[in-house]
Amino acid sequence: MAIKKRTILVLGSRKSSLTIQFVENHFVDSYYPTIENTFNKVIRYRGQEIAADIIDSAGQDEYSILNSTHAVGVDGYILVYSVTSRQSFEMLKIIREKILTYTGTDSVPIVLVGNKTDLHLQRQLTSDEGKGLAAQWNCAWTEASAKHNENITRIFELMINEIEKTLNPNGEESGGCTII
Ligand SMILES: Nc1nc2c(ncn2[C@@H]2O[C@H](COP(=O)(O)OP(=O)(O)OP(=O)(O)O)[C@@H](O)[C@H]2O)c(=O)[nH]1
Ligand SMILES: [Mg+2]
Repeated sequence: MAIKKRTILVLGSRKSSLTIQFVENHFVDSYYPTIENTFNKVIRYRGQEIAADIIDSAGQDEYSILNSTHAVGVDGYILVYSVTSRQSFEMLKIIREKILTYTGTDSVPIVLVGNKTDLHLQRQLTSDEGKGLAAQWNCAWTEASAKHNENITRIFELMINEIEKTLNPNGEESGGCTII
């Protein structure tokens, strides 16, 4: 069976720490602004192997999507905010609008991620606020900590799930039957 290839674009705040924790299993504590990096990783999903190209974009603002030379051909978007920054959460609303304008669709596969859950005392956003926005967007949501490697694998599994759901709306791939 041919291996599937999927392209994932990571946008928002605290992207690199999260991406590097997933791909290389370590936490980068210091901050280095990214130009743009693409990582390759094989993700196991329902017994299949999916070759993921994960594009770690540059910048925290609404221009990051437009700066990405790879924005065409993206299958799914991971939108990251920090639970310690309401501003980073609000910025994602603008970023999502830009994506929809850019792709000319009214919905794209998205995983909304609240990172930095290890910083309990600095929280500015509740889990319910994150969940609420995801419900409005009809997308997946999770909180995570790149520092503690909590829920990092889950983010990418949710992403593949969202992408496959969009590409195979009837779920033929999972071997389920369709009732007409
Ligand atoms: N406490 C804590 N700090 C984190 C976590 N994830 C990232 N950071 C901190 O955030 C900073 C790194 O941010 P990056 O992931 O490089 O941010 P970025 O979105 O890639 O930034 P640009 O490349 O400039 O767009 C570092 O100082 C990390 O220590 C986390 O889960 N917990
Ligand atoms: Mg970065």
